[in-house]
Amino acid sequence: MKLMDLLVYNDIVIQCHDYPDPDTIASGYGIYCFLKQHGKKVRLIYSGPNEIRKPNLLIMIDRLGIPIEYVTELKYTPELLVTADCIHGETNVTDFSACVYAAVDHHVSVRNCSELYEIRPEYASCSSIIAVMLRESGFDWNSDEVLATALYYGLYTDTNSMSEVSHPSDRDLRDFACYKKDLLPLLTNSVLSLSEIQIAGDALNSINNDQEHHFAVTCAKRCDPNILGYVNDLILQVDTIDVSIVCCFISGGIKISVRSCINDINAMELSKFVTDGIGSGGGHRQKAGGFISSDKMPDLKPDNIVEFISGRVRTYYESFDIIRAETYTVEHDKMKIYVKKPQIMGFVQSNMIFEDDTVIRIRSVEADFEVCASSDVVIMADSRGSAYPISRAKFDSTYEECEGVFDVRSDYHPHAISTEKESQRLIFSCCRSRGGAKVYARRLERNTKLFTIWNKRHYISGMSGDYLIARMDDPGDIYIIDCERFNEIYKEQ
Ligand SMILES: [Mn+2]
Repeated sequence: MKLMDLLVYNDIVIQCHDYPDPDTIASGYGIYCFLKQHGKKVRLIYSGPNEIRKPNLLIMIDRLGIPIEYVTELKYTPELLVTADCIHGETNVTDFSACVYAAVDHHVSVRNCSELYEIRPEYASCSSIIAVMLRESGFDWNSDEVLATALYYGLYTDTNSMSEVSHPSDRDLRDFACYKKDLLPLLTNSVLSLSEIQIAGDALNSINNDQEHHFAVTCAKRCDPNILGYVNDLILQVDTIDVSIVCCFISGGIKISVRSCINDINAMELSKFVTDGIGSGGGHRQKAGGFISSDKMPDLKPDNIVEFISGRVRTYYESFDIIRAETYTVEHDKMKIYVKKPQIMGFVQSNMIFEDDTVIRIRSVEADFEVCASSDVVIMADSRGSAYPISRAKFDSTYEECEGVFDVRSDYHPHAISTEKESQRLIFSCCRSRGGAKVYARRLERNTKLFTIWNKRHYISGMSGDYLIARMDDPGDIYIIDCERFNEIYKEQ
């Protein structure tokens, strides 16, 4: 769905979820600004049993002048009802009738069925989706300081103070928003009430500690989700706990916060594993967050959630092997020889983006990395939108340039960002790899974590069905790629 698609309607209501949080308010307000600019009759509302009382939300609404109304009934049927950060029909949003429904949300849903629904679970906040959609509709949200502040704060509170951002569009909102710098401390320092501090205390008092694997899980009573990160950071400091998950019930489901302080467990991966099929998770190696939809798990209650999560974490611990490239030897009996097929890739020389010696941050689906622009550094891209740097010498020995602009099929096109925060969409030319290189490979039978010779601290993950590959000319250089990509790149000798 594009925001433009909503312009065929005139009488529009935008609804935030019940028990609103900054993300739903900011997202609703973003859509409100867009529709208002196009001269629509539009209202921004929320409902539910209670009116907003939390101090940070009251400050946000008051200081930013957000025209949100609390309603318990809609006295008429609008042409269009747009739900922000939620979907009509779910348990966390009061049911109002409308002729047509639209939604923008970042939670996994079973109701993802309408052309007017825009659901992107890989985004950490709905505000990040709105920022992208507004820009795509030609609406410059960032020149409106009030809206920029709202969206930034929406992302901030949905990611435990930015510690769990994952998608590159989340990173863009974090890095580029021109928000009111003086308002943020006020908002972030009025989050906790006295009763919430006590909830934090209760959660600390009821930790379930798995002694075998050294992880902990606890559930806090219904509270501001930002408490979770705070409680979690404290739990992780216990000497016998390496990995910790804190959860609480929020509007529409269960929010989880995940922390790891050991190299063998990646918090983002664990969060994705725990929420697999029932929600979504994202973040970083040490800090991550996630959401479990109550639609998918209606039986989860405060008294069995800790058991459920602990069970999934235990399964996670028991479901993978670890391979360390340093001590690995090629298993000749299990591996076959494959030959690399010629590949079309994208490339751009780094000093063609910004001038020589500029430090450039390259942002792509996976992660950001920095290079110093020079004729010796080439940025490569594959068709899935991953980007990585190689030296010009390596490029010349592996690839030859060919005609045409390289097509990236990804929901986020790689960008280059200069130190002055100037962002540029990268345009890649095509090149062809020469192919012919030989490798040993085998299909993984179990999930595997691989510490390569290049990085002994951070592993790369393979799922069962992916391929483990060792270069024939350098058998210590092993890596993992997924099954689909493997078949694209290699053929059996
Ligand atoms: Mn949200």
